Amino acid sequence: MLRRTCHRLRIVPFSELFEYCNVLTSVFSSPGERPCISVEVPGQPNQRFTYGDLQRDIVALANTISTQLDTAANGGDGDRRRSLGLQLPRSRQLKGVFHGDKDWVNAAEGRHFSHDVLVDDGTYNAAILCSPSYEYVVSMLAVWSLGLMAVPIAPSHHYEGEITHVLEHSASRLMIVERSILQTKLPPAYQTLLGAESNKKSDIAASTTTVPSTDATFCVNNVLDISNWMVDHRQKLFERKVNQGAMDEELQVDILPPEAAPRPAPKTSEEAIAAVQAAREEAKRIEEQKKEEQLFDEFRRSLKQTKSAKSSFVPPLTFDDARLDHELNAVFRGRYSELEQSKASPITSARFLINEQNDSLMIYTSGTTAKPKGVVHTHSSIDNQVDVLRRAWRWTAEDTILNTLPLHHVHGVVNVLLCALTSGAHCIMSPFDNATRIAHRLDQGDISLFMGVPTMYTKLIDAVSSFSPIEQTGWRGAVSQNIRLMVSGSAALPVPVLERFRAFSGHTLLERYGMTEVGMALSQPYNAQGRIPGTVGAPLPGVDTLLIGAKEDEAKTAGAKETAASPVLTNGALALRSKSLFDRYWRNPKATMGELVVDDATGLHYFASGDTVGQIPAPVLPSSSTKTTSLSPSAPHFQILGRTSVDIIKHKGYKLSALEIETALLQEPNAFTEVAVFGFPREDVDEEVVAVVALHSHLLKTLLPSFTIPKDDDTQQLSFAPSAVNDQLRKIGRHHLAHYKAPSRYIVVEKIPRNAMGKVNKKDLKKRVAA
Ligand code: MCA
Ligand code: AMP
Repeated sequence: MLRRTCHRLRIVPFSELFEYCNVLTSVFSSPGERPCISVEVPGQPNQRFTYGDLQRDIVALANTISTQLDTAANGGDGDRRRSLGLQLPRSRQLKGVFHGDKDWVNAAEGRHFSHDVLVDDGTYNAAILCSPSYEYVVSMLAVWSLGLMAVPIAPSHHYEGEITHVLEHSASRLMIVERSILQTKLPPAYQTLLGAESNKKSDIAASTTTVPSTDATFCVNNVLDISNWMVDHRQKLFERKVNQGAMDEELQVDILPPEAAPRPAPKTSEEAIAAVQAAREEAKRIEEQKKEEQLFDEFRRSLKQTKSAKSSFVPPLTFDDARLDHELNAVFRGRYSELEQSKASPITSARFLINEQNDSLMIYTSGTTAKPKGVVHTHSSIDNQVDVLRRAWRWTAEDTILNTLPLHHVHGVVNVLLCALTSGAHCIMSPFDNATRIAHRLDQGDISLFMGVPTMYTKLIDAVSSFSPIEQTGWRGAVSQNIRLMVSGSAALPVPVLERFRAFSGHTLLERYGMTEVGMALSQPYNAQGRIPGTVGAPLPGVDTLLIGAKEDEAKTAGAKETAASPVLTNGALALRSKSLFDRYWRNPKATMGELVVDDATGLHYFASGDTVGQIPAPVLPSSSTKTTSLSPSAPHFQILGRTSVDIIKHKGYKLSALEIETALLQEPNAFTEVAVFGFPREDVDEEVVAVVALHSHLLKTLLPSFTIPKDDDTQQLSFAPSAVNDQLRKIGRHHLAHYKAPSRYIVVEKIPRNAMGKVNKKDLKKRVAA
């Protein structure tokens, strides 16, 4: 027993294995008993998980994935890391074009841009197709723990055209998928790729793990049913607990010296001396055994005391170096031994040690092209995003955030989930399915933080305004007292919405500005007094801004709201530089270079945001509040004046590509002959997705026999289709696009007007709708 105890003392914290990723290090350093993730979905039992649960589950899932990859790998090149589909450690000489400082960028030799060198063949990409859930979190962190890149896919997306684009383009080899999505959304081909572990209790026809990928599943050659895995894993944990319980009982039994067998009385003096000696030895043995037991009891007592201590501290999850062989997967084991070697001498050929410059997360975002682009972030850029926000918005382990955002965009993933996990805070996930339910969830007293898109605040205002006056007063009291910060972003927050929400909640929403490629770049100050409605504040620490084509005169014409208190200084196209910037667009060096802006004066590299902004002077704060704000008090504040391109639509916090929507609509056979999509301003959703369409005669005859198309007239205003027609056309759109991308309003025309060059002038179309 004592040997076992001593053995346990030779422990190595898991956090050491994950030095390249601050999120993992923090998760594995958090006290095991702290609440970490809760999931509250109407109609399902609430779930609550601690950091201890998360730590154990990450390690267990990483073990399963590594076994599956190992089994599925058919690489015979003798390089185990390659055959496992792991990422090579990133060379220090290889950086993203937006990352290098001036000296590095200008260095003639010894530096390479990642987009020029990296092959982007997808071998280490793991697609995660799960709704916001505990399973999602375990999957993402297990993927990171093995050094793979996580590629979250929106569960709300259609398989054809949307999910297929991400799978094909990312060339993901592994897919971690929620059972219901696997069964209802994906073609059966994926089920044949289920790994052995996921298959064990599956009622889906099992197959071998080495089925090669087919065109039907793109490069995916391994599927892990995370729902099934979780059930199986919980069962195993339960069984282990039962066995451990039995072992503990065994240990608790007082170990008494065995009953001495009656000894014959000594007959001679030699026998008498020997008997005395034996008795002395026996007494000594018992004494030593007692001491051992005492020591062991003390050790157990101290463990129990630490567990029940007020701080509820539980030693972080560790592994026992003598049991590496059967408790740890090949990657962790390899990394552990390389770390050990590196302590003795610098390693020359690290095989399992990736670094903070390695790829970690790929988020697909809409650009001005028809297909979304994969934005690759490194561990370092994600860590920087999290670090900056935690400081600016003062996250602590005492925080509890209610997350209602989807987890396939930076807003939900980084600003909410990763900030919470890195702070040791508690994240409650609940879908924004019903604004009244969410409003009531916010007033329970346990939530300290909330972040959402403006549409969510509009919906909350509508919900609370239908409460009785007494309920409204109660809601305001609860929300203003318990929630310390409410943040709005992803789209412009109209000032009337900000004011109405303040009247109902007592909160002046903090507005910030960010992009998938950049993370959060601008933020109003933490101190509410310093926030100017209608602006997004000043650059966050470490963010450097550049205004291209900055002009004073055009600021007003571009729509900047000038007041006596806030004269517009200048406006222009915003370019950004910071450590949070992405590494590259996946498999798209041309697009990566397309967003590069080099400042002639300094030679520094910036990212072209595609947003036009105005600048106004910072407010002068009272000295006490100036001290507490984490942002530079003298930095000018920014107003977002709009996207530079008409082909980007801002809708409910999403950035949508008009071209992607047009391409999808044209895919429906015999429906539309021409399509032009643009965003039309509507306060509650920012921009509504509007499609101007010319219809195919077949559609007219079959679906809309009694509809007469309005006659074209260049001067005439464009009118929305009657609701019955609109509903029919909307159905077609929704058949090809996720519900939030599908146009909500249609305008039917005989022919879409074009200029002499044959181009559609969308700005003109928009004006004719407004007229
Ligand atoms: C929804 N609908 C459905 C379904 N779900 N219809 C059929 N089947 C379904 N499963 C309907 C809705 O009722 C709605 O109808 C329409 O489809 C559009 O759906 P949705 O846009 O989801 O609207 P909603 O259900 O009203 O939800 C509003 C929402 C949501 C909660 C605000 O849009 C949302 O979660 N937005 C957040 C986006 C986000 O995270 N953005 C960050 C990316 P109808 O139209 O008739 O009402 S930007 C980013 O990350 C950068 C870095 C940044 O700065 O943050
Ligand atoms: P995405 O590329 O999907 O990450 O969306 C980023 C875009 O969202 C930015 O380029 C802006 O156009 C927009 N955006 C984010 N935050 C704000 C904000 N507070 N106000 C206006 N637009 C915003």
